[in-house]
Parts: sequence; structure tokens; C-alpha cells
Amino acid sequence: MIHKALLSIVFAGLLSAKDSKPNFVFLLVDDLGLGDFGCYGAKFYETPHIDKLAADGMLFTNGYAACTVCSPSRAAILSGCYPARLKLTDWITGHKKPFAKLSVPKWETRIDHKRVLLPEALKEAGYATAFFGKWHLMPIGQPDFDKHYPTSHGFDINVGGREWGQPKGKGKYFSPFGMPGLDDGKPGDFLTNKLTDAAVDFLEKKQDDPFLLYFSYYTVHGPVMAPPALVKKYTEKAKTFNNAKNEHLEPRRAGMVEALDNSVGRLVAKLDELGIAENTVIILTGDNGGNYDTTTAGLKGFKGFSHEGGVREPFVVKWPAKIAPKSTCSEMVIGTDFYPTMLEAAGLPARPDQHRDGVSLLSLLNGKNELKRDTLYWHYPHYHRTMPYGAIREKNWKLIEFYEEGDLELYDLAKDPHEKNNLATKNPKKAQELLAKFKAWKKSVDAQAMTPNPNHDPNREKGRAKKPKKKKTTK
Ligand SMILES: [Ca+2]
Repeated sequence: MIHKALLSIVFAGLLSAKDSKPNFVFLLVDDLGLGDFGCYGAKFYETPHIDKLAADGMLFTNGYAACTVCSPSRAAILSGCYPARLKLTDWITGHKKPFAKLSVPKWETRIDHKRVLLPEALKEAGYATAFFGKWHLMPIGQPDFDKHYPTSHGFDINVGGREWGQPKGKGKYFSPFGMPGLDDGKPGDFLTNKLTDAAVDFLEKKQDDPFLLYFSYYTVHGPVMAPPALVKKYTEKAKTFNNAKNEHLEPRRAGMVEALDNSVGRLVAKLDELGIAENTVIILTGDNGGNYDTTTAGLKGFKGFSHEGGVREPFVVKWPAKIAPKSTCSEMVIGTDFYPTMLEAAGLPARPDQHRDGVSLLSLLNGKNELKRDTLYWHYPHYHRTMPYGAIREKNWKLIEFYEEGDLELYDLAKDPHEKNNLATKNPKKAQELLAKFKAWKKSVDAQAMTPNPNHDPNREKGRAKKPKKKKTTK
């Protein structure tokens, strides 16, 4: 009897130890604008499941992506390092601008295998790790291309991840998909739904293990395609919609967002059904700002731009065991923070030699609205929709430096969240103070600098990226 009692105590102890290790469902949406969800102000798009997710957990109002384009932002999440430190600073494979004023540094198109990435750290600790969706972290055209699938970077399984930055199968968002590990389905099947089927299947199989379900949605990146019934719904809605906030009434994109919302709803429902929702951390965010066809909640710029519309993201965390419902947090948080956050949430030791630029958000999730960090940084030595630039945000101040001419823009985001009043000439002291900090940071992470381009030819610089919304330029 004593033995039996002892055994049951030990067993209960083991159970609670296991229970204390949370599961992680990490949901990364592609090209997600700050204004895309109801809980961040959308009225045209309908996202009841995501709104409920936010209401059941914590909604962040100063969430950031580590880059204004895909690949660097994704690498930052997986590594806990700024793209500048990784030297992986542009979307793969980037634009070529051979005649531009500055030469783009020789940047990386792969993550070094020596790094212990988030899924690898969790896998070491006994987690089942699964990747679904868009990867976009492979050195296209290089001999080691095949060594950079998700399964070479810590994921047990890969459903859908390859070099693509968007669906490029025969049917694009519709069957056939042409993606590894994903059945091509039948004509008319929609990619978001099929990936969700696979993720739900994983949950059913792994419900007894601690797991990391990393769902990196291809949506809502273009091509803008949605199931016909949803397109019809939003085409009708647009006809009578009271567009008080001047939202972008694009029925297909609205349909993509609703399909995403349905996917999130299915995952949450499955966790509830399996009885594992209480100790599962669900995180939902985006890799960079929304594209031209969406609404950025009034922020300036879109994906690819240096201003807030390029990097501010919805950022939601639900963890019933720890986070009080209807919580909000205004601290600045960024993609590099997920890695240390998940380690601490799992009771695992931090790996400061790995996630060098991340800060654990656990204290925030526990209700303390403070973080020991005042500054965030971005370094984009590339030509895209924006001119090459770097930026620092320190508390409410944001400084942007455009690398070609050294032009500065300074904003007080508390008073001017839409970046309309450049204060760089009015407040040169603050501008120079932030610039000095920004330069010191670049040095500290060994950021790659641009150099004068010996082939610079203004007459051949066609399609040259323009600074958004500055004074009109003459061609
Ligand atoms: Ca993206």
C-alpha cells in the first residue's frame, strides 16, 4: 500500500512537472498590417477568432518586426538575433541595383548551422517541433541549398516550407500547391485550409508531448486570392460599408484574412477539445508590415518602407495558465524576443550566447508593464521600396537615417504616431544623440556598411526607390 501511495505521489509529481512545460503555438502571418484585425481596429475585415484570442490573453500595442521584409525578420525570430548581426538583411534573394549610388554589402542568404535556433533549443529539451507554411530562408542557387530546409534547422517535420516567398505552385493559393509534405488536395482546395488540416493533425498526434507548432502562414502575402464564397461576401459588404476610417476595401484580401481567422479558430478549438489549452502559449504576430492593398491603422508606409507601417505588427499572446484575460501591454517588443521568452516560459535556462538581441517577455506576460530595454534598432543596407536606411527607436523617439545622403528624420511617436512632423532640424540635439547611439549599436553587432558604388550611374538607375511621401522629386 505504501509503495502504491508513494508511486502515485511520484506519478503526480511527474505529471505536474510535465504539465508545467507549456506547449507553444507560434503563428506568424506574412505581410500583416497593423490594422488587419478587428482587435487592432479593422471594421471591414472580420476576425472574430483572433479578436477572441486577444481578449483571452495579452494584446501588445508596440509590437515590432525586426525587418520590413520577410527573410531577415524570420531569421531574427528563429535566432533571437538582429538581422544586422546575422548579416541576413534582405529578403532572399533581394533586388539588384548595379547602378545605384551605394553598393549593397555581401549579405547572407542562409542561417549558419552553428547557431542553435529556437526549435533546436526546444528540441534538445524534449519538445516535438513542427513547421508549417512559408520558410523563405534558403540560399537559392547555392550548392548548400538543400541543407537549409526547416528540418535542417531544428524542426522534426516540415509541411510546406521551401525557398518560396509566396505560393508559386500551379494553383498558387489553390490546389495543386507543389509544397513538401503537403498533399496537393483536390481542385478548389485553399492553401491556408490545407495547412491548417495538417497542423490540426499534428496537434492530435502530439497532444501528449510538449510541442512547438510553428505555423508560418503564406497568407496574407500576395498573390491576393481567396475562396470564392469569401470574395463574394466581401464584395457585397463593400457595397454598403460605411468606410469611416478609410480602410482598403479589397474583397479578396478580406477573404484571405477571414480564412486566416478561421484557421486560428480551428487551432484554438482543437486545443480546447484536446484539453491542453490551459498550458499552451499561443503567439500571433507578423513578419513585416502590410502590403499596398491593406490598411495600416493610419501608420505611414507599408511593407518595405522605413516608417512604422513597415514594421509595426499585431502582437498577441494567449496563455490561460499565466496571462490574465483582456491584458494589454504598451512596452516595445520585437521578433528577437520570442526565443528567450519561450525558453523562460518552459523553465529552460536562457542561452544568451544565442539569442543575443532578444529579451524575455515573461515579466510582461505576468503583468508587469516594464522591460529593461529602451531601444530597438533596424539596419537595412538595401534598395527596395525605401532608400537604404537604418533606424533607432528609443522610448517615444524614432530616428531614421537614410544612408545615401545621411538625411535624418526624427519623430516623437507619442505625439506623432503617423510620422508627419520630422523634427530633425528642430531638435538636432536629440537627432545627433540618437544617431550616435545608432552608430554605436551598428558597431557592436558588426553591421555591414554600404560603400560608394564605382559603377554608379544616375542615368541607368531606372526604377530607383523613392523615399515615401517626402517632397516631390523630379525625374
Ligand atoms: Ca513578409
